[in-house]
Amino acid sequence: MSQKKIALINDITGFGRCSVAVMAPVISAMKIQAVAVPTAILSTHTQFPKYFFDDYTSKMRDYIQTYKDLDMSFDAIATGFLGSEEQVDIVIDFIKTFKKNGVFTLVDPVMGDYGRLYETYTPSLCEKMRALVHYADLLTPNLTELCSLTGSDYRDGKLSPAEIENMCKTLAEQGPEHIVVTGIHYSSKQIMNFVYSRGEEPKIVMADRIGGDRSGTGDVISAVIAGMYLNGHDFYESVKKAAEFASKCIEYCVQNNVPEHWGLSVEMYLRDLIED
Ligand code: PXL
Repeated sequence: MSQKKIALINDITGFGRCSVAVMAPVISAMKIQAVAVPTAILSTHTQFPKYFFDDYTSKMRDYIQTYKDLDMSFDAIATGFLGSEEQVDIVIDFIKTFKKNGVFTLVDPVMGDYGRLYETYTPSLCEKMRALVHYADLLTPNLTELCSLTGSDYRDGKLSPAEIENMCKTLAEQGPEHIVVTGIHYSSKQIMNFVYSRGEEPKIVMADRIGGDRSGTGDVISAVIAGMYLNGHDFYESVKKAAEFASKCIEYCVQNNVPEHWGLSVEMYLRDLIED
């Protein structure tokens, strides 16, 4: 059987373990080939006081054209941080070209956190991200992103499971069959992931809350979910594995005083992702 491939449409950041830098090794450990489609190149991620940032939008079409000319195919497409409305258009075109039968798209609508959108997320870019939801099979928003995508009030994160379920239902009607709302601060000790699959009762995946929030955690989680799902596991199992793996890496970081903006030390546990 030939190896599967995932196209990772995301930024390439040298230091800080986010996006492709952390997703590719995770996916490779799961015996899947990771193919980078860069949206930007950074020296470190944007949580550092200084970083080099090279927007790749103007080059993306030519880059992708070679894959079209070569009749390349992918088994899954995963998208992450997108910097402009034009990039969303390029991503939608990519999905329209490469999402053949049996291919799934995971959209991580990286837009903000703690009830606030990132500075780059203008109202028109938010609107555009809503358009991208229609092309997602799997969607991995945090609570801030869920509220933004559904036009709901964040209310300091104090939303009931019924309200979260309703928002997921609204989004699922637009395209995604499976949604996980990640990193909900449930208590001082626990993080809740709310798993919604169309037509099923929602499920909860709890994880211990260890230390503060770490850069790149969402990227690690969506990479594990994409890889597990592509390897034939159901969505809930995929989310469970992702939460367990992230928690283990975070615990290592806390014990070894790895600074929060250095990302997750996935290198220590990649072996946990290998399946026979
Ligand atoms: O992990 C999200 C992310 C992705 N890409 C870049 C970032 C961040 C978060 O800060 O700065 C460049």
